[in-house]
Amino acid sequence: RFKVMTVGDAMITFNPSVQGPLRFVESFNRKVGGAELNFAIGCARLGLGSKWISRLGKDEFGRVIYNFTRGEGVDVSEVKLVEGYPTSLNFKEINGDGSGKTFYYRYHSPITTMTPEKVKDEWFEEVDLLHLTGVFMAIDPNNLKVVKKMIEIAKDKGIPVSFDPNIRLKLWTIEEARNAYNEIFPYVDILLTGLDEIRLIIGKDSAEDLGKFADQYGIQDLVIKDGANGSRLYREGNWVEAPGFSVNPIDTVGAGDGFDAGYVYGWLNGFTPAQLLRFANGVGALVTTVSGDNEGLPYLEEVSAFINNESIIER
Ligand code: KDG
Repeated sequence: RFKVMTVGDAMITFNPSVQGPLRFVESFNRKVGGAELNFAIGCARLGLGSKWISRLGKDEFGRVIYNFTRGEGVDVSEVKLVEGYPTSLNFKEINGDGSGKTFYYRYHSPITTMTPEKVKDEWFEEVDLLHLTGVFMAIDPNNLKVVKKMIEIAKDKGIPVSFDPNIRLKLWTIEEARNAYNEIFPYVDILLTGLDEIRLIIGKDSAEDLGKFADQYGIQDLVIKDGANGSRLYREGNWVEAPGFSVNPIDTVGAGDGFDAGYVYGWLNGFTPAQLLRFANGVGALVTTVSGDNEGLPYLEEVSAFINNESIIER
């Protein structure tokens, strides 16, 4: 079975018990979130080997995240609980259409204790793909060095790199984000980005400009995610697109991470471009139908049934 590896922060996520402005929400459901963690869980549910590198606080919330992640079958052998850095928190506000806002309590996150010296060659054993995202890079300027070290080892070993910019303008400015991304784009094989994000990053969004951008950096697959509208792939000079699925979204956070997991699953398993987009769209859509950043991530048979419009016997 193929194995993926990723690195990133995680937080206790408080999902509101009611929709609307956060100041009127009095009770929350305690959940777990974090872009790279969602990706790792998504991959594990689809049946990939999945390793998540992280640091959590040595506190009750750190233990919640650790146990939850381990319970999902993710390899947590390189997740450490560190003293003196409380586990971060994220309070969510959710609107009627499932969209929302996040309010971070994310200062001196435990992941800021990661350094490039801690990156080990052994982590990459049996790894078939390295997935990175901009959230990890945004948390601490030093994390770019960690990312670069990981890319260096991956390239050395011939391991492909997928990257999701996952812009979080609450964590850094667009200029800071652009500068960091530009340093790593030349090493990215698969770029998975939202349409809004790529507009912010390169200031353009025509098919021609996007194609030029991918060619300039040698990006093999440029994948543009456009939520409910579907997605597009630019590969070897050609564009392929797939419409989104119509669902009733109740919480859209984590859909992009689910899409990434679906894409990587299909990519490793040799799906055609059309199959890749349809499968990834299906995973992303299903994520939005469940409350929480990762609870809606489907198992393989659930995506298959959903995208093929087959019913699963429930009772
Ligand atoms: O992509 C979803 C994540 O962003 C979410 O689970 C937590 O907001 C979050 C973050 O910044 O990691």
